[in-house]
Amino acid sequence: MLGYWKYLENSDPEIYGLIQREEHRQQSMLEMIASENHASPAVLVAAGSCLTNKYAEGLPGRRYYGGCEHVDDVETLAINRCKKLFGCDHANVQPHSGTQANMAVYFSQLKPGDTVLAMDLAHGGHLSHGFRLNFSGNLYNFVSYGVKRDTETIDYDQIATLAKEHKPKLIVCGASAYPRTIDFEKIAEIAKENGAKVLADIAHIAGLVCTGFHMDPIPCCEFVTSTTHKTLRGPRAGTVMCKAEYAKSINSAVFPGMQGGPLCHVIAAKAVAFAEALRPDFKTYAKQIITNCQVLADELTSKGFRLCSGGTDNHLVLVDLRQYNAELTGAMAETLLHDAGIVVNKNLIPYDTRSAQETSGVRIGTPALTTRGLKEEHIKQIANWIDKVLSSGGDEKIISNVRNETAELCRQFPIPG
Ligand code: DSN
Repeated sequence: MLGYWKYLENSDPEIYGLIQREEHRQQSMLEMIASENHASPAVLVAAGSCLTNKYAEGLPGRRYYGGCEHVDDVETLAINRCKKLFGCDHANVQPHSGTQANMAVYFSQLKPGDTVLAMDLAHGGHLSHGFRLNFSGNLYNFVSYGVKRDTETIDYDQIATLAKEHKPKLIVCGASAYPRTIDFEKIAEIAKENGAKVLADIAHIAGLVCTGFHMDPIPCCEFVTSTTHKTLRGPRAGTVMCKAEYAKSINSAVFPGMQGGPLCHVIAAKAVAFAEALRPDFKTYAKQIITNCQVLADELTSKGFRLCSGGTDNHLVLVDLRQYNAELTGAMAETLLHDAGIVVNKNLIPYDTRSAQETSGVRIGTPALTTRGLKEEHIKQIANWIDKVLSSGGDEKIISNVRNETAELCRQFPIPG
């Protein structure tokens, strides 16, 4: 692969230089965006391979192009590994992203205007769960449920009430900023009582689900979608799983319904990632993500930060900054921490009174740091730095001292590979 890098450097020094700078950024900063991770070199090599040259519309053995013998084998391996990893009846590994995996389920099950129940984006849901500016909110009649004001946990009674009232065809569960376990069984029960099907979008928690550290939606939900790059630590892409009876409709919703040629190089990288996730050390990693996150939650709480829902069961915490400093917005905190070498994202908290550009919260996750090998003692140190930076009032000296310390920790724990 080194030869390829030399080739890029000579033929396009501008892009080469930018990739080098991004690599340096990733190496020298503490990545705490809950949806990001560091894919293995094996995943990166597969994603950067000559498979990008191949057209393979259709499915293995039933393509619309010649020369698919090797990509057929690649995709078959990816499908079989995905099925083994999650224990699902059927998998289609062609969706380019999590949103497209969701789109495949919608296209296979719904007609425009049909009613769907899903978690409000402002309470931790996702754009593709019916946000009005997203295709989902445009095409379908989404009704939102949320979290309770007092506990900030999913209001299952509200789901039951709304399901009874609106009789949705589909209930979507899964979130992008929810720190607690999602009770898929309870939601499936509500759906059954009201004649709805369930889509569990496990994009964030897939790496925890496949290792047994989060409730498994596969037995009780008709459809399960995921991205492959978050806790699962594969390439940037999606996958969709379903019960056997929906296999055909999901396959045709993906192609020709919403995509043309699959990204064979990315499918190869997904296959590599699924194999990595089947290994015993992946379970150790998944467990450590949660341990690290719980330490982060305890440490931040002890420093006066209020955590939405009071803590975490998974890979992220959602910090409400208002108690710590009423003037400090999520946007300000994101910038201050970035300057100190800690990368997080501003995030709305439930019932936030600030805009999505400002926010009253930040979302902080532990998957990428866990991949780097960081353990409890390092997380305690990072919580100290977060406190130091956010109480600094923007003091440049304090921030630059922390920046030196985070860079040193990054040097001690290089990104694997
Ligand atoms: N944008 C992703 C996240 O950060 O959670 C979800 O797609």
